[in-house]
Amino acid sequence: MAKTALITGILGQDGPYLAKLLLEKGYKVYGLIRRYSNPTFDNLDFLGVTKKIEFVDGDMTDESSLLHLIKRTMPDEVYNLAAQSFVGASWQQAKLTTEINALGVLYLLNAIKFFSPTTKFYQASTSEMFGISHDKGFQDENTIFHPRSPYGISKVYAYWMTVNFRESYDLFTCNGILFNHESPIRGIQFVTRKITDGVAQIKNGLADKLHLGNLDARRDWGFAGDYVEAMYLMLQHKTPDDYVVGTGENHSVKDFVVEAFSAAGIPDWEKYVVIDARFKRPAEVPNLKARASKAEKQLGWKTKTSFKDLVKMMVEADLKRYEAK
Ligand code: NAP
Ligand code: G4F
Repeated sequence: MAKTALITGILGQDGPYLAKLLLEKGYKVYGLIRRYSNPTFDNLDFLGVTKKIEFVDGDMTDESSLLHLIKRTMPDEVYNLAAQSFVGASWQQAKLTTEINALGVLYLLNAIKFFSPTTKFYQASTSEMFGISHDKGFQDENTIFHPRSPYGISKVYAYWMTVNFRESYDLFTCNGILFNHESPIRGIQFVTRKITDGVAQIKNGLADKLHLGNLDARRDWGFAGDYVEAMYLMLQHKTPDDYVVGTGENHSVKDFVVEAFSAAGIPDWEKYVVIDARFKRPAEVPNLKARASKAEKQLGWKTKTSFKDLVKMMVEADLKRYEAK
């Protein structure tokens, strides 16, 4: 019989890439969607998988919806990707961020414990939990957490709850501590997509400025399509554990800007970029760089897409979107 997987956050960036991977492996995929006045399936359509998913209703802030869902579907695997995932918004919406990202995970784990204790669980943890910790110039599974935003703090709670359900109830629960990963379907608020979309607008004469915040922040940027393979591999490993996933290379926001303008064939990026205080954060995470050797050794996972190829892929996709319009 086909394995079953429930993906929360199915309409976001990672959900569609993971759904595609699992469908290719023969899974039946359930995708959790919350109530929307005007839902958009654009990201799933982009990967051509919308019609192959069975959509189920629920909300991470509504415990009873998650209890019913797990009781009804009893999936082999749950990938919890749902989140208020934009760090910048988490200062203004700290309570909502906590309810979705922290309490929502507790509700889901409880539902698994009560109704489907053999279900394997993946939690979308994040390098934002490390915040300003980088005692060795990189972060790995032994680096202490020092989150810098309500988002990072909510994810630390979810991380420890995931570990605690493993230790207390012997559930198969894993944390993937993923560093930034991007793609042509990355949300438009995140800096990479904001840059590639802005570059495509400038190239097509639809904008003449790109407003950005801190250009010095450094991130370890990989491709989402590579990273969902690590999520899958964690749940296939013989024992549940927590893994850092990243490329081991980092670049500044300015490096990304330079590469993106160059990929679009626009000289003199400085002519277009405006530093705008509105996009600076009350507390910044200045420098993230993964050491993913545990995932590489134990899971056989490896990043495949270079920084240059990632930027090119995103710029080309945005140029194509504006040309099509
Ligand atoms: P994303 O594009 O923002 O997608 C998040 C999804 O969560 C959206 O589809 C959203 O649904 C859904 N969601 C939000 N609140 C919900 C609620 N109350 N109930 C049900 N669903 C809800 O995020 P992503 O980039 O794919 O990331 C996936 C996960 O990995 C997130 O948990 C994120 O925090 C984590 N993460 C991401 C990165 C990265 O670089 N991308 C790195 C580390 C960890 P709507 O479409 O209805 O808004
Ligand atoms: O693209 P960002 O908004 O991503 P951030 O904050 O690193 O968070 C992303 O990655 C995390 C993993 O580390 C995920 F957990 C999280 O869910 C999300 O996917 O910002 C990246 C950097 C920041 O330092 C920010 O200050 O870019 C800087 N930046 C500079 N100008 C900007 C801008 N960020 C945004 N969003 N918009 C700007 O105009």
